[in-house]
Order: sequence, then C-alpha cells, then structure tokens
Amino acid sequence: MSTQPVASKRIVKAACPLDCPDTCTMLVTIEDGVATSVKGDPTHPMTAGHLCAKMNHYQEKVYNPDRILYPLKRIGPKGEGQFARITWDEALDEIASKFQSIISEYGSQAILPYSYLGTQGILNGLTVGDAFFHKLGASVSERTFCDSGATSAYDFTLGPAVGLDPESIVHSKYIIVWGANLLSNNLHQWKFMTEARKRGAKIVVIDPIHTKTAGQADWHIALRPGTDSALALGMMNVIINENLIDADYVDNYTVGYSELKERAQQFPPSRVAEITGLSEATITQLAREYATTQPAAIRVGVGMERNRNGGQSMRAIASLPALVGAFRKPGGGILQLSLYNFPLRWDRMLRPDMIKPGTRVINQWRLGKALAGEVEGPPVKALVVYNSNPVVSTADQGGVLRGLAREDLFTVVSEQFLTDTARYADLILPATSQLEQLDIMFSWGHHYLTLNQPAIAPLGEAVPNTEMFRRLAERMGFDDDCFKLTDEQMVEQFLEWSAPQLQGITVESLQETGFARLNLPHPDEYAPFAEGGFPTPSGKVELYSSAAANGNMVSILFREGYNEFQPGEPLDPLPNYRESAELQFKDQYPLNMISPKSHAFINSSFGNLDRQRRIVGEPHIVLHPNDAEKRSIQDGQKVRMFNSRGSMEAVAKVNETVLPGVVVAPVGYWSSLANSSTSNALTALEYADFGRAPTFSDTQVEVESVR
Ligand SMILES: Nc1nc2c(c(=O)[nH]1)N[C@H]1C(S)=C(S)[C@@H](COP(=O)(O)OP(=O)(O)OC[C@H]3O[C@@H](n4cnc5c(=O)[nH]c(N)nc54)[C@H](O)[C@@H]3O)O[C@H]1N2
Ligand SMILES: Nc1nc2c(c(=O)[nH]1)N[C@H]1C(S)=C(S)[C@@H](COP(=O)(O)OP(=O)(O)OC[C@H]3O[C@@H](n4cnc5c(=O)[nH]c(N)nc54)[C@H](O)[C@@H]3O)O[C@H]1N2
Ligand code: SF4
Ligand SMILES: [Mo]
Repeated sequence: MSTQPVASKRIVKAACPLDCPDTCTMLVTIEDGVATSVKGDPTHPMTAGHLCAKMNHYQEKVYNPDRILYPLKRIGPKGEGQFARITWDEALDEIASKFQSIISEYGSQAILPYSYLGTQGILNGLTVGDAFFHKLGASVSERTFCDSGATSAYDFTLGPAVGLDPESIVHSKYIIVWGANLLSNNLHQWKFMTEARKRGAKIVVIDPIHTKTAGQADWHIALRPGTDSALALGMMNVIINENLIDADYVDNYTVGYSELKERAQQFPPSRVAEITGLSEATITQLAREYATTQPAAIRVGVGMERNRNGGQSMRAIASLPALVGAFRKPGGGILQLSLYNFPLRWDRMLRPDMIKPGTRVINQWRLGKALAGEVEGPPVKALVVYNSNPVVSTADQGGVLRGLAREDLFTVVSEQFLTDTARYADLILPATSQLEQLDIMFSWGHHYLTLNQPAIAPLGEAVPNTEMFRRLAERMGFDDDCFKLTDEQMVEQFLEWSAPQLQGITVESLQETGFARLNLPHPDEYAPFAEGGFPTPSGKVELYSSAAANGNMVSILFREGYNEFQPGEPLDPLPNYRESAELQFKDQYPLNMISPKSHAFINSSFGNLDRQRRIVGEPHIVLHPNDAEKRSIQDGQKVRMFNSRGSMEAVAKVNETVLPGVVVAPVGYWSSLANSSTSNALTALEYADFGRAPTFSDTQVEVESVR
C-alpha cells in the first residue's frame, strides 16, 4: 500500500496593504507553501467577508510573472526598460559609492527621497526610510498630495478629532456623502449607510459626477467642481436665517458664531446658485433637511479638497454639524479620517529629531521643478523612489519625465513592477508584496488595528522596505539602534508606546484574532462631542479660527511628525469662496478636467494587471453630450485633450454622467501601456489655500478629435 503525501493547507490572517480607508482583514489560504486564495475575513465588522475588485485575486498579483524579484541595473537608455540582474551586494555597493561621491561634491541635500503609500503598513508605509534619509542629511520630502489641505482645515475647526465612528452611521437619519465615491473607494462604508436607509435615513451625494455611488443615492446634487465652500455657506445662510440652528449647542460649544453669521449673509441661495450651478430650491431644501433630520452625518472624501478652495470648503463643511447640534447623538457629526483615533507616535516613527537643522524641504507635487533645478540649494543628483509611482501620480508629468531622463541623475527605485517610474531607474531593488512581509496596520476608515502576518516566504530576492533600509543603513555605516530593529521588534515597540486606545492589545492577541478594535466606546454609544470637548485651542468648535488668522498649517500627518505653522501666511479665519485662478484660461481651455480614482486600480497600482484593466476599460475621458457635439466628437472616438502644460490621447465616452463644462480623466493608467501621457500631464501645479494641497481639479483643458 503506497502512502499519498498529505497536502498541507492552512489559513493565514493578513491585512490589505493598499492606501484605502477600509484596511480589510484577509484570510490567505496556503496549500503546500503556495498562496492559493485571498478572501475577506467574515468576522471583521467592516470587511464582513468581502474584499474588492482590486484585491479579490491578490495571489495573481503576488505570483505575476512580471514581478521584479532581483536587483536590476540599467543596461539601455533611460526610460527604455532594459535591465540586467545584479546581486544585492553589487546594488548596495553602487548606491553607497554614488551617495558618497554626490555628498562630497554637492552635499547630502543633493539626495532626494520620494515615497508615499504603495503599502500603508506602520512598518513599511508612510514612515519607513525617513530616519535613514534624515541621518544621511538628504532633502526632506514633503508629502502633501493627499488630504493635507482638508486635514489642516479640519484641525483648525474641530482639532485633530474624529467626529463619527464609521459603524455608528447606522444610527444616522440623514447622510451626506460629500465628494467621495464610496462604492469604488471606500466600499465597506456603504453597507452601514444602506442599513441606516433601511431604518429610515436619506442618502445624499454631492459630486460633480454621477458616480456609481451617486447612482445608488436618494438624491444626487451635481455641483460645479471647487464650489463646495459656497454651497456649505449657502446652507448656513438658510439654517441661520430660518432659525434652524441648535442655539444651545452653538452657545456652549462653539466660538465665532456671530462672525460666521455675518459671513454667511454674503452667501444667499441666489448667489450660491450662480456659483455652484445648482437651483436655489436645491440649496434651500438641502439646508432644511440637513438641519431638521438629526442625527445627521457627513462623510467627506478627499475629492473636494483638490482645488484652491479645498481648505475653506472643509472649514465650511466641518462647521455645519455644530450649527445644528449633530454631534449630540451617535450617528451624528462628520467623518474625515478615523486615523486620528490610532495612537500613532509620528515623532517616534518619522524621527524629525534626526533632521539636520536648516535642511531644505522639497514638496513632492513639485518633483518636476526640483529635477529641473528650479529649487533653492544644490541640484538634485540622486533620487530614491519607493512606495510610489510619481510619473503617474504627480503633476507636471512632462517635467518629471524630462528630469528622470537626465543622464547625471542617479535614480534608485524600489518596486514590485516595472512601472513608468521604474523604467527610468539606474538601479531597481525588488520589493516584497504584503503576503511576504510582517506589518501592523492602522486604518483611515475604521477603528480596528490589524496585524499582517507573513503568509509565504519572500519570492526571489525581494525584501520588505524595512529590510531595504536596514541594508542601506548598514552599508552607510549608520549604527543608531533604530536602524537595527527587526520587524518583530518594531511591532512590539509600536504596541509598547501604548496609549489607552491600545490597552489589552498584544502581539499574541493579534496573532490569534488578526485584528482588534481600539479601546473606544461601542459604535452604538460613540458620541465623543455630545458635550463639546474638542481638541482645539479653545476646546470648542472654532467657527472663527484665530489660528488660521495667524498662519497656514501643514498637518502632522504630512509634515515629519509635527504640525507646522507658517505665521507669514495668514488665512481667512472664516470659511470663504474664491474663484479658481485657472479660469483666466477659460477662453482658450473651456473645460474643467477632474481626475478621480479608478474603480479597479488604486492610484496607479494594478494599472498593469489584465484582470483590473478589463474592468476599468481602455484609457478614456468622459464628456457631456453638449460639449462633445460642439467639438463634433462621437462616443468611442479617439481624442486629444490638451492645455499649455501638456496633452494626452484617449477614447471619448460621451454621456450625461458629467456636467456640461466638465471632463473626467480617471487616474491610474500607465503611460507605457497607454502609449500616451496621462492626466497628470495637464494638471495644475499651484497649491490650494490650506496645507500645500494640490489643486489638480482646477485644471482647464480643451479636447479635440484625432483623425
Ligand atoms: N491627477 C491625479 N493625481 C493624483 C491623484 C488623483 O486623484 N488625480 N491622487 C493623489 C493621491 S490622493 C495619492 S494618495 C497619490 C498616490 O500616489 P502613489 O502613492 O505614488 O501611488 P501609486 O501610483 O499607486 O504608486 C505606488 C507604488 O508603490 C509600489 N509598491 C506597493 N507596495 C510596495 C512596497 O511594499 N514596497 C515598495 N517599495 N513599493 C511598493 C506599487 O507597485 C506602486 O507602483 O496620487 C495623487 N495624485
Ligand atoms: N478604487 C480605488 N479606491 C481608492 C483609490 C483608488 O485609486 N481607486 N485611492 C485611494 C486614495 S489614495 C484616496 S485619497 C481615496 C480617495 O477617495 P475619494 O475622495 O472618494 O476619491 P476621488 O475618486 O478622487 O474623489 C471622490 C469624488 O469627488 C468628486 N469630486 C471631484 N472634485 C470635486 C469637488 O470639487 N467637489 C465635490 N463635492 N466632489 C468632487 C469626484 O467626482 C469623485 O467622484 O480613495 C482610496 N481608494
Ligand atoms: S483595497 Fe480597500 S476595499 Fe479593497 S480589499 Fe483593500 S482595504 Fe478592502
Ligand atoms: Mo490618496
């Protein structure tokens, strides 16, 4: 009798690594050492057994034959994608010797790191590498291209505070989804809203596009992009003049009501209708329903911050709940980033104490300018990119590509795939996927801490970002303790910096359960601001912000562990609306381009994978039939979209999901696969009003057919 080997099968608890608010808990099936399926954990209250179109078949991405699994050195011209395998030792030697010669000739600030959230683990995400570059004396990379304006505005108004537990939204009676496309970008929030609807709530979506989410709402309000602050001020005008305010809440828990009241008088529905393109009746009805249907919830996305009014829009929207007393009950208030409730010691992770005094700061949105030498200080001679694909995700694509093509620039890219950016690298270092690494994850869309346990051994010679920096630090001779910590020690250390929210959560307990709710009140009882107590200087909602009157701010999340105030840049202390400066180009470029997220990509990640490309379809832009007709453009036709900054080609989709005058160019397509530039070849470079946020929705363009 022969014995058949028994196939080994086990399930590993892991966490989705993507820059998505949902941070799902994943169950990875391992058969004979191979990951054969990745599914959502049914016991996680948000994940509830389902992942999304991006992660459902994650094992296909992990084992994709295009994965970069070994260090590579460029052997052809920059950008052509010809590389040869080398050893880790050779790669590290070359990096160390290039760094040393650049430092001796130009100084250490000639080295520029560039990273974001390809993975958002506490170990391998936003903070990894900062200590290394600070020790090296490299230029500091300022990461403000996602949510920094809205977060700074939120801090000014409510303090770095979470207004709502995402799960408590089941208790809301009125829900406004404001500039967020939940069904694509924050899928697991939706079921709490539909549960609220079953219990009688109305769901309103405010978005210039008739998105999937707008299609499922009870009411879609399609306003012109960049006019949200005017709409919110118009709502205030109605709420105040019709005496729908919660006077008791306003008296006790806000400052600056009389100033705000005066400002709101400048925004009667008639004026707001002209600015937003909405009818007066819509503005009035929205204000009345919102004020009188309590508890009311507002879920803000990042979508509405990306214009020159982004910060003031957030100030105005964040002021609404206090005016109507929405914070009084669970399910009432506002939700931006639940992240604030995680006891993240940014200072300990980002190590701003290691920055050499006087080191220059280069904002990531200006990478093209920095590479062209249009910054103060020494030229950028070395660029190290990890967790990011700036050719697709940053403005001034033409400038970035010209910079990356510079023969005298030494570029190192740590990647899983040969992205549009990696094609320009001199050296590529192979990065592990989430299944191959240990991490611990916060969330910006719920209150659960998740442990990502490694499910398989690293493929080829890929390493986690943490290991890459351990190797680089060793090669550069850095011997501070922080460069020697193992991943396991980093997880332990994170849990040891314990704050009340983490009490009772241990590595062992997380290994067992995969995730744990922070020690916070149950969502059914979660109303932390029922009686004020906001973490602002006054302890109240700052309708008038004295801090804003004194200067601008870049919030702690984006600025090396501290809130940076800029006293020289006073802001309007009251919410306001200004017309987009880009409208000066309206005659030549009459259409307003917005570039939202794609359903099956996450930023540019997955942009090279067949399964997701089939879902998203070929590179396209969406035009309103009136605008298409004026330009004799038919649905399905190839078009060129252009402005003074650049141009791209794509297929036109002509339909009424967009407003007349607006054109939609979803982000995430790879130039190398699209055979064309992509939306960031055209986007505006100016900063928004708050937090040096980008203004890429303030982009005027023209479209013509390609024959
Ligand atoms: N026009 C326009 N521009 C935008 C946006 C927009 O909506 N429109 N959105 C902005 C926003 S909100 C954001 S957050 C940014 C996002 O910009 P990025 O953070 O640059 O996002 P991605 O383009 O997805 O690039 C992430 C890269 O990291 C790689 N990666 C994944 N995991 C790892 C890992 O563990 N290690 C290493 N070394 N690499 C890894 C992935 O393969 C991928 O190539 O884009 C911004 N730019
Ligand atoms: N599938 C998928 N999910 C993602 C991502 C992805 O790339 N793909 N990216 C992740 C990241 S990094 C982020 S930051 C989040 C972003 O999540 P969201 O904020 O939901 O992202 P967007 O799709 O950029 O914008 C949301 C909506 O805002 C609308 N919008 C644009 N301009 C305005 C405006 O001026 N006012 C109003 N009211 N609405 C406006 C857009 O039409 C869009 O439908 O999603 C995360 N999740
Ligand atoms: S991308 Fe978001 S929704 Fe999809 S599995 Fe990851 S965390 Fe969940
Ligand atoms: Mo983002």
